Amino acid sequence: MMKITGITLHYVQMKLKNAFTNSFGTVQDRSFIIIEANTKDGMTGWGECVAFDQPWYTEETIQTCSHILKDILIPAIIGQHINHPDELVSFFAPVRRNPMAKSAIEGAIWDLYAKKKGLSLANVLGGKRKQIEAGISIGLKKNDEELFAAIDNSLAQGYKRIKLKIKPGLDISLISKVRRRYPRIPVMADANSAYTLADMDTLRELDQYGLMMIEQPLAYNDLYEHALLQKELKTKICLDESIQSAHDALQAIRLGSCRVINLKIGRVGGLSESLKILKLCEEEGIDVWCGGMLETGISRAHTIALASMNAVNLPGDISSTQNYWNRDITAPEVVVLNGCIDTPDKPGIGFEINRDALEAFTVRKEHFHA
Ligand code: OSB
Ligand code: MG
Repeated sequence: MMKITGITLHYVQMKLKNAFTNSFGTVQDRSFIIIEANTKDGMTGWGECVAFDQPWYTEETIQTCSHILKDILIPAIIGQHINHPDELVSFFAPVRRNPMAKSAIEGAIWDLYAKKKGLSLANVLGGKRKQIEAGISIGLKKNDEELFAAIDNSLAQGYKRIKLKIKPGLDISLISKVRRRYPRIPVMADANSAYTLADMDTLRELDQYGLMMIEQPLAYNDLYEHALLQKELKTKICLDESIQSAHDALQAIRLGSCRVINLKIGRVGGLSESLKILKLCEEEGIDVWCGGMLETGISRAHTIALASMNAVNLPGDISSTQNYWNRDITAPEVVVLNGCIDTPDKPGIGFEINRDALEAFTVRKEHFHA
């Protein structure tokens, strides 16, 4: 039993080492809300809100999450006794959607739960892998030299698969060049919903390049048209934005909208919902891997724990600290060695919070107590 006696929201402002460009725009400044949850018996759990400043990816933003956290979710759980993180589902039941806000708190509660048991987060989730396979997501670049340099660098570090962002006008040209230079590497493309069925000719042409999969080619909230498209392609469709719950995943699978799911803890409302999706994928024979949100070590720690589960059967977008940050708020750094990351075995998320770094990036704090 854990009594949640205090919650602190640390609003942090960080800067990615390298600007990250996708079909919608460029991210370099990165805001987060870091959630610190304290219990009566003096333990601390950490969670992270991974929403962006603007609602270009899904509808949530740091601002909407701040509102939902402060005015609704925190009041619902502060002072409560919690036995297991799954119990948050009932506290949050009156709140429609807002998965990233829910996930932020839930992540802190999972960390507390694992720490209380003296076990790693991977362990309490049921993750068995001592190491996970790392993939990397490479944004759109200014020119071919920069793109090839990023790919060469990723291959040198042993990343197990490479994801390239594409958009209309930078699709066939980009993928064909990459394929000419790297005929055999495991590569996939992510469109972040930049196409429609009117682009069928382009999408059919992309089908010729032996991509591992194409991620979210059509609208961010679509399942039906992806099902139509999947029937026309031999390349597997992977859904990202369209899957915001286990129920969405069920519908997508039954409709034939995808053969792969990019599972992001924040996008689906937390680890408990992620476990439901993994179970579903296992039962239905759907490939699944863990995605990323250009996040700090806290959220990546949760994702590494999830990726240590056997049901996750492909390398995800989980890259090294040095791919994102000059200085992170967690220690030690996430290191990719021969394309693999060690699953931490210390209690909870398995990374320490560097309080000095956290303070240095914090622009505002809000504290709530029972
Ligand atoms: O579509 O998976 C995506 C980054 C921000 C928002 C959406 C996406 C991405 C990435 C990079 O592809 C993931 C990462 O390396 O954290
Ligand atoms: Mg994506």
